Amino acid sequence: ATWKYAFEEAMDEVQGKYAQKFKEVIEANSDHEIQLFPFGTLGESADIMEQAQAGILQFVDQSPGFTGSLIPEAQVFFVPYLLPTDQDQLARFYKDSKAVNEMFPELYAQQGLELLTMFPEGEVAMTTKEPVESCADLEGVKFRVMTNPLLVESYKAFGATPTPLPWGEVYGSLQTNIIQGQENPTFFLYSTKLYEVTDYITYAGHNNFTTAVMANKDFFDGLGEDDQKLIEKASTEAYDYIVDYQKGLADSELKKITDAKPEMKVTVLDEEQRKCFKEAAKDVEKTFIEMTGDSGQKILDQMKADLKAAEEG
Ligand code: 6CS
Repeated sequence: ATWKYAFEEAMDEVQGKYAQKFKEVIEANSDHEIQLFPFGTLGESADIMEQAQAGILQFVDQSPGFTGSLIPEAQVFFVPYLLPTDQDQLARFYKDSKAVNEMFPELYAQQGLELLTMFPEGEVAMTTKEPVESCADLEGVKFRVMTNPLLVESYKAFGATPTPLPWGEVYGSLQTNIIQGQENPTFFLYSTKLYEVTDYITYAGHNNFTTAVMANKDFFDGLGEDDQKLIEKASTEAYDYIVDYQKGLADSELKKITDAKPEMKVTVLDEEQRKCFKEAAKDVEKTFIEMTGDSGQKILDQMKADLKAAEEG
């Protein structure tokens, strides 16, 4: 059969690389064919999610940054400083986490989705038009966030004026000064040329970008055991591939940015400068529990336990 798979990035960005590996494994081990639809070919992230839920698409990659409005618990990925920035620890976490591999699949299933995998895309950096050395510098800054209520709360707590927007509007909104800041992983700042419309890159270590790949659940449940096993195999192999692919990626892409734009100012905030962000994180965690109740509390507790286990390796 021919299966359709849409994602939120370009073919040669991280989600596209993952999708290409997934396709390669499926096609090498079956008669099935996978058609890939990169960002822009079928609409925004919210559009491809609707199409996947409706069964028009068999597979979709949508980040919790957008899924958070559909599955409130998925907003846990936006509690600042919950996730580490260490790539090896993260790689172990998503692979072994009970929260990711057992608890989230139940919540996605309630939305007609079979959660196949979650994987990291790198530490997010803030890019702005003015320097950010503390939360105070974010005051009055219209800061674009993905359309996720908890991410809005985070940037409010950091002192900014959060502005949720779909991805397609970000570059233009920075260019016309409708917004003055946004956050994304380093590779994406280079590949989408966001560095052209902002002058400061700031690392506060507050989050890692998480994404999720899922199948339409009716489609998946209707498959034979061999096909289901093959999809799991392709997910696992693509996961190992994408973790390896990203080793050194943030550094190499940051170098490309500073080569293309030598006047770009890059700052890694020190512990003292991070204090107000870490203080704000406590309130955001409380807000997450207010939004999601017992169910969110259980996921948060499990994630903390899973992260600890991944720390010890
Ligand atoms: O900021 C965004 O909306 C986008 N960022 C990444 C790294 N991937 C897809 C998403 O749409």
